[in-house]
Amino acid sequence: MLITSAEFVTSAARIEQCPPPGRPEFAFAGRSNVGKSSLLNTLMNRRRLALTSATPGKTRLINFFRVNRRYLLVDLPGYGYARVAERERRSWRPMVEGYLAGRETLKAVGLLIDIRRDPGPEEELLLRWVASRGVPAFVVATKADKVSRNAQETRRSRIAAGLELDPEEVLLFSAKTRLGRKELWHVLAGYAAPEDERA
Ligand SMILES: Nc1nc2c(ncn2[C@@H]2O[C@H](COP(=O)(O)OP(=O)(O)OP(=O)(O)O)[C@@H](O)[C@H]2O)c(=O)[nH]1
Ligand SMILES: [Mg+2]
Repeated sequence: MLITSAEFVTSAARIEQCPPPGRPEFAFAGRSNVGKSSLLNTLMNRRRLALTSATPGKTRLINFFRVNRRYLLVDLPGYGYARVAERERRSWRPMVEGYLAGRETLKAVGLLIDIRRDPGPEEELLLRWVASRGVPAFVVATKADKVSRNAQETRRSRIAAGLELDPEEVLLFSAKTRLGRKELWHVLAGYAAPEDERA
């Protein structure tokens, strides 16, 4: 997709702090350091609009970005990082659960998983939450550049099997090589309702 504008909107810790719902919205979830903020920057063709870090636990709040005045993209805080303070770890679940439960314009959630990892209980739980809200979810295998082309396919199959999906349902992505960027925009546009597309 041609990006004509991309801007940070706001950070929220609770549903009341989220921007007024309007445009079709897509949220990205996954373990700390999996590459959520990097994926958003790649989607938006911006280097540092979403702040990234080699140290896990960079994104602690729900961050909203507006693209082409048409979509809202949401960077959710990551889970599973042991060194994040206990207080923040306890706040993660109500924050993310509250957001997923209460956001009526949420069209789909992307669950990110590092291509080198197998899905664990956190990923299964997240997919269950999202499904229980009636929101569609899709899976993105991140950092695909870290493994060979052959290994990309074996890893994709493993991740899919772990989540009881078909391999085609797992998108390969790299913020480094931009692999999968076009396909991901295509997936997102498909989830936006036709009436939103026209608006
Ligand atoms: N090689 C490679 N490195 C990546 C890729 N995506 C992200 N990284 C690196 O992984 C680290 C974490 O990336 P972030 O985008 O900050 O991860 P995050 O999921 O937003 O992390 P939290 O905000 O802590 O939850 C950074 O050092 C990135 O440069 C990728 O596709 N390929
Ligand atoms: Mg982040």
